[in-house]
Amino acid sequence: MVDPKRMTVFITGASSGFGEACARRYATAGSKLVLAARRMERLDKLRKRLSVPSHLVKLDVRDRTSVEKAIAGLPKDFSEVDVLVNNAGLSLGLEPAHKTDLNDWETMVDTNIKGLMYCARLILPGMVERNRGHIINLGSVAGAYPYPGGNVYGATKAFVKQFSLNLRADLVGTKIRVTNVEPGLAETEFSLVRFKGDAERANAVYQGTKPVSAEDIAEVIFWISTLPEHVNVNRIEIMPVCQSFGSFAIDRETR
Ligand code: NDP
Ligand code: 8X3
Repeated sequence: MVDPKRMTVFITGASSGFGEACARRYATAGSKLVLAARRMERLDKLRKRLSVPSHLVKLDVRDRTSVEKAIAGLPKDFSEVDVLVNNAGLSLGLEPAHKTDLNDWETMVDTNIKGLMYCARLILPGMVERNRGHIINLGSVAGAYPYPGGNVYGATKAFVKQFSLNLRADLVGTKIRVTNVEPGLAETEFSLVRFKGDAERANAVYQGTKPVSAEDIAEVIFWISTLPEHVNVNRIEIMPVCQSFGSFAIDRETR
């Protein structure tokens, strides 16, 4: 198994949800951490609860220059990234395509596609040089299965899935691993963000269910990255037991 004590783990979106849970999981195992997000006060609080060396980066992943500076400016002790948890992302809205705000679509593309792509592209050369590393992208079941209102969000996650597989294709002959982690219903701040602060609507998503927790996903991510180094999990899909698949929609009025 790969020793987590020897790992430097770079986590984007570490201020909440999966990213924060990953920070806590890797810290328990003794990894060094680079924690990135826009909300520094959250990262500060998190760092105080962790017992491992952590470097904080105020980062908006949509800003390519900031990502370049953050990665180029990593202190020497944190500069050899072994695991990138490429997690920062969001969904905005659940309206049908013709009613959505085009700005929301752009924000999702800029964050979930371009931000994720910048982080991967800028961290990869060091990994290839060291012939060691693991990129763990946060996809979603929404990237594989369509649902009403999933329009651009699901499409960004379909990008993440194919991008992850294509990275593996490019990296053949190296020891770099790439995994697309594809969660389903998971309770984090995801729905609060999707519904723009409407807590009632966000809570209703999880009401009466036992969703996957951020800790469940962090455990899966930790496991994937500590498997023996010849093992690559290409894609992994995780749903709570209470979630499953529905039938195709058929409208009997439309002809
Ligand atoms: P949260 O809203 O709890 O966390 C999202 C994180 O992303 C926050 O730390 C936020 O930090 C960060 N983030 C958002 N935009 C930016 C940005 N422009 N620059 C830097 N950081 C940003 O949601 P989750 O933990 O659930 O989401 C994490 C990932 O998992 C996302 O990619 C999401 O699409 C995916 N996912 C979530 C599922 C779910 O049901 N919860 C299921 C499947 C996938 P800050 O605001 O401080 O910048
Ligand atoms: C988040 C899961 O089903 O809300 O990616 O799109 S879902």
